[in-house]
Amino acid sequence: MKKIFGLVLAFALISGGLVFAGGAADGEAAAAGDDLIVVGYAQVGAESDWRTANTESFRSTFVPENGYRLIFDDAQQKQENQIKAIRSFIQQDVDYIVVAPVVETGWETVLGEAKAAGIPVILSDRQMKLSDESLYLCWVGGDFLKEGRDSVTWLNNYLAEIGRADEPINVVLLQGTIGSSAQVGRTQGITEGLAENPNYTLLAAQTGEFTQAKGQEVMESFLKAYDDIDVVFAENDNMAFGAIDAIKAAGKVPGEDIIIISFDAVREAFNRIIAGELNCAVECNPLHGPRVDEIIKTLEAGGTVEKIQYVQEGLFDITNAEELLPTRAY
Ligand code: GYE
Repeated sequence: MKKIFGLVLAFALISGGLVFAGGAADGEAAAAGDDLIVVGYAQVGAESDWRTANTESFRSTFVPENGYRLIFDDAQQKQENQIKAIRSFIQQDVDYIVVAPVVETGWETVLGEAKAAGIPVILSDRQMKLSDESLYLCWVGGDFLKEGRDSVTWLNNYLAEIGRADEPINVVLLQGTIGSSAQVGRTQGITEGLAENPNYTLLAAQTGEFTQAKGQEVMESFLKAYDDIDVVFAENDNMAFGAIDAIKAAGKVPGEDIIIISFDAVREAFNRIIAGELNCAVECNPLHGPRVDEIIKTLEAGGTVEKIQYVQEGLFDITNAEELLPTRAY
């Protein structure tokens, strides 16, 4: 909807049999000559069920019927690809750039370029650590630190409930992509929470890159190294699913011999809780499309938006999973 491209100069001058016609200067201008708001979304990748739901949320929200043209880019979990995508959005002179940054740092240069081009940048899902906060307009996503803390609170309560509050408890941690704000926040919340209880020992922490395959692989190596694991924290559901497979293959019963706690709470996590294989899933809501839509509509109407917007999130276990499963769309 770039105003300047929207101005299509078309005139015909008929004089002495001569016809002059002026139109849009090029194909791009012609394509942008509609009333649609053009949004470039630099997505992380397709590493998890959460990510698939997030992509679908943007694809179904940013449609022409809702006033948008979406340019979607999947960076395959690589920051360099996201930087390239942002540069291409700038070149295409989009109206808004939305970024779900794969990692927190290293964005100043490219966001400076967007700023110089006068294109507002909205962050969604993960956060950035920037020396200059004016490089982005606002952010909307989950509170990862709180999620981490909540997961340990759940464990404390659960161990008390099953009469194991005074036992020594050995913990392993499957981390997300190192340097992503989802990993940084959850790891901090978990490790701080564990440190408050002298019964807990964190045996090992390693990244499973937020994927099921890597989660399984790392859990296999943990199981080989330690025969006395009591609890696994997986920083997303898919790594927990991989860990469940690894635990079964090692001849142990997931959810019983080893307590498993994950993050995201996608539909499959509810199934696993009901099956008794997963003990707790801390919610991280991926449906950011409508939230970013609301932000853009507010801005287009001349309004202002909150710089940081946390989404309210819950926690699911055997006490509520069955009841809530039908409400889970992703
Ligand atoms: O937990 C994980 C995904 O950034 C919150 O990324 C997101 C995380 C989510 O790969 O499944």
